[in-house]
Amino acid sequence: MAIRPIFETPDPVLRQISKPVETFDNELKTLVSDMFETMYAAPGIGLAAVQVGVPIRLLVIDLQEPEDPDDPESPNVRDPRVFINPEILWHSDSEVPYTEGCLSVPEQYAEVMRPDRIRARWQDAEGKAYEEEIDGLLAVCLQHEMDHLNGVLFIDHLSRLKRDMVLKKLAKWRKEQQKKAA
Ligand code: K2U
Ligand code: ZN
Repeated sequence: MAIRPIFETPDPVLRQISKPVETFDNELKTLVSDMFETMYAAPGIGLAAVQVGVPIRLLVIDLQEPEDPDDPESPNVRDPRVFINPEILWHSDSEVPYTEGCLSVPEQYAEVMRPDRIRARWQDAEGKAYEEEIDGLLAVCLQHEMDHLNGVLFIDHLSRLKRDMVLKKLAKWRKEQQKKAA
């Protein structure tokens, strides 16, 4: 298991179109394991393989709140889910807003509208196929991660004005981080 570096905007790695997974081998399973370790350490509730520099159609999600280190009673419940070669077969016309963030656009958040219900098909790490209707936070997160597989970031869904504001705040935040590190 290893925590891998997460690429951040504007790295061109994030703009690649990820390629379908064709071989379900131990190397893939190691990558899946590293992605979960990297996501939990971030922390985040989703991560696409391209965010750690591997442009294949693989993403992981775990919506469970991580344990609270300050609360020994907090449950350390995990619900790890692997989505390989995911497709959206159908989506509702109705949309819902959600304040999204992204590990590749650190510490920036903005409201994004997405279909509130989708029908998705995917494979697990053994290549077994699934097809389910999904709603709620899982639908939001899966659509966010599937955007990554197509080289799309959540800020691409914002108006130019809002996107420029987010990128300006990101630049300011990075400068402050550099000063703290100096
Ligand atoms: O793709 C990523 O960088 C992972 C995101 C997944 C995500 C984005 C938007 C909405 C839900 C999930 C990270 O987990 S960002 C951290 C986060 C966690 C919960 C809610 C919003 C953002
Ligand atoms: Zn993201």
